[in-house]
Amino acid sequence: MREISKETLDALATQAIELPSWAFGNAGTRFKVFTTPGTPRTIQEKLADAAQVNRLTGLAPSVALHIPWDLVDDYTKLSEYAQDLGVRLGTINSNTFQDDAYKFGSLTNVDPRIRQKAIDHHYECIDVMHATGSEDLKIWLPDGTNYPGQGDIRGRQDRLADSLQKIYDRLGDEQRLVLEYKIFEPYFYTMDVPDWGTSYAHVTALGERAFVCLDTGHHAPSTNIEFIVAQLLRLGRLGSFDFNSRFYADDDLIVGSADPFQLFRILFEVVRGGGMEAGSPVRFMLDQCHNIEDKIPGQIRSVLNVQEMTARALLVDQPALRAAQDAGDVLAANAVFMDAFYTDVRPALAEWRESRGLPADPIAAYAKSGYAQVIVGERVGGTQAGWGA
Ligand code: AOS
Ligand code: ZN
Ligand code: ZN
Repeated sequence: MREISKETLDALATQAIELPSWAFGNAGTRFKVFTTPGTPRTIQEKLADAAQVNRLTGLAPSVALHIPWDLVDDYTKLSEYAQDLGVRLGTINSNTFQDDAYKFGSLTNVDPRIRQKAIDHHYECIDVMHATGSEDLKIWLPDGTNYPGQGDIRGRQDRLADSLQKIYDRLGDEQRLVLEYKIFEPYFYTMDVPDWGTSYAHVTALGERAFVCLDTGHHAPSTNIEFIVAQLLRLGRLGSFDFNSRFYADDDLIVGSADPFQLFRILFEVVRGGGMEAGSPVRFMLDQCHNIEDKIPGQIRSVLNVQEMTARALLVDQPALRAAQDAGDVLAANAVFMDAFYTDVRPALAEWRESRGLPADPIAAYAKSGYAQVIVGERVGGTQAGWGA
């Protein structure tokens, strides 16, 4: 068993995990959305819930917004509102997947007017970023085709490159574009940004402030995600993570729940590649929905899972690992790696949290706080937020 060093704790103290506003709304599947009393009705209420996660864990200082789900008249005011709650507004997520006009594509559409509509939507997102002080514009492009021959694969790529360039050129000097990839869904024959290589090709063509966003749920089964992490870090283009867990597809379950070892392996490559160091371009975000579990404790559990696996990744004895690797000692190298993974860091992290004025057990502290009862009592009437609104 490895001991947690002061350097490890110092590195952990700098970790920040962005929460998605949509995690606090009701979610479900195409079969059923279960509603929960106390679910936020407005972005202000979502921010209040996110602030609870940060207050109890010290891990989640920012909240990602989704446009138009989190539409307000005055984003400067919203930003001040967030600050009063102890959080700030983070990544702005665009949406070109809920408009009839985009049936055959948005940024890739053959019709220049529809492409311009989609580009204009991103310009609006950039305006929001100026008001909120957000650094990242995240594009998850739903475009694709369902049938062979339906669209010209190459032509769609050319139009995408052109649209992305127009969006990128509108960004301020401090702003970044992160392009998320997804193997399938909502289309099943081709997606226009299906994999990290396509995202990488586009972001490198755009310029230095364009990066790849890696959503852990967006790969084929058995894809070695940590390899992609290592490669993108090596190339200097890993911009952000959308963390979640999957058993089958884009399940959006709590990060670290389905395969904690995979999360450890991913975070080891982040550490190994300098992704935790000051000045690194890598940002952590959750992209999850809570269908049957309570949302606020679900988010608390999620950020703690990331923190615990980061601690284990930081515990890997890198000099010993390198020595064993260089000596071709396969079993010794694997043992060094597994030793860190099998170390239970939870008691040490609980103690450390207390030393920083945080609850040793944030989930128990949340249950005791009575916040859940207060919001159930207060949030009566109106329409509860849901995935898609
Ligand atoms: C979709 O599958 C992607 O993961 C997106 O990042 C995200 O879930 C969507 O934009 C929700 O807003
Ligand atoms: Zn995502
Ligand atoms: Zn997804």
